[in-house]
Amino acid sequence: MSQQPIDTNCMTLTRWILAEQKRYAPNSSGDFTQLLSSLQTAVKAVSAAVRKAGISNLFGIAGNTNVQGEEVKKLDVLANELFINMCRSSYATCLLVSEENDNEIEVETERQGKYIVTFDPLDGSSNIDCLVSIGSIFAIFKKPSDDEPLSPGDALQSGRQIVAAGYALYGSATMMVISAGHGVNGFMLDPSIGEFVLTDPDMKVKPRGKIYSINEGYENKWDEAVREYVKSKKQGKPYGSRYIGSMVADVHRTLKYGGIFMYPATTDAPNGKLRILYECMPMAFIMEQAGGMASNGSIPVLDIVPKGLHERSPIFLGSVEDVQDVLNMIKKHAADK
Ligand code: P6P
Repeated sequence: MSQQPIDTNCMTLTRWILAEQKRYAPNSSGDFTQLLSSLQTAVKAVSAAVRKAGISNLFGIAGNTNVQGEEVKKLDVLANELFINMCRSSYATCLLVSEENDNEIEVETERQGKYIVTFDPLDGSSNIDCLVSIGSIFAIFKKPSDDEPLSPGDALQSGRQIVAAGYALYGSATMMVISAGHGVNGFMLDPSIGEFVLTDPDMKVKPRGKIYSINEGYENKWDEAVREYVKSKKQGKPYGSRYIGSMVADVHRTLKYGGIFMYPATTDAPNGKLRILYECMPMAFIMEQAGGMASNGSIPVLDIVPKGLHERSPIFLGSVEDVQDVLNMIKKHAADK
């Protein structure tokens, strides 16, 4: 069987991170580079655990004992510990906000650096046992002041303060999609060399797509504007409907193919379901960097300043023309009120 030739000069995520530092922050401390490298390591370890989950009885949503009778952690607990430990051991972080932790995590003084990381270590984990794609999502902010000690609320920053954001998709392959504010790049994990390799340089989202993505089971709980918008996508030349129920997978498809992903407010959840700091904002940052758009229905998601670590927001993201269409529908209904 012919061996795939090894590209002896392939652009790995590690090389890309170093090139970004040299290009945009030549005199920097290297902390940012170290942090991205540590996050990359966390993703590789989560990917290995997710791939083993079924075989080693590492159940997705309920820890259990594996074939050796050893107590195994729930995957999302394991993923959370990996992200926390990799961030702490990068010596580049001072504060961590995780979907899995009620309170923010202050990094011990001797290991503190200038970055704040918000993350959902394993988003969509309820899909693990049916082998649906799941993901990790993160955003990186700077400590508000280098001279002042950390104070409560330092993580509650506008999305415009994000210095980098990205996600990992544990799907048919493992992929990392990252932006440090200069466009979006996608890297596929090559298990044969254990490196993420640049496969999707300078990712851009189409100005208009042909797919809408929303959980139609909640139709009777949406407001009238969303109901009318979704109905309009089924008329004339209809859009395709795709909904995986795993945000990273739905957003990645929207980035690749165009269209719109929506998780609007419902009568049960007036602020929607998705969390601002570690789901909505990172995905909005990526989408805007790829030439797309992300709104909460009235303002850009990145303009929000959250009041709480786990505050939720409605989100409409994807192709600019598709998002603008739903915003126009919302405005029309607001004017009619
Ligand atoms: P629903 C997964 O549980 C998640 O947090 C996101 O990944 C996903 O977009 C959303 O919830 C799905 O929620 O209410 O449609 O099942």
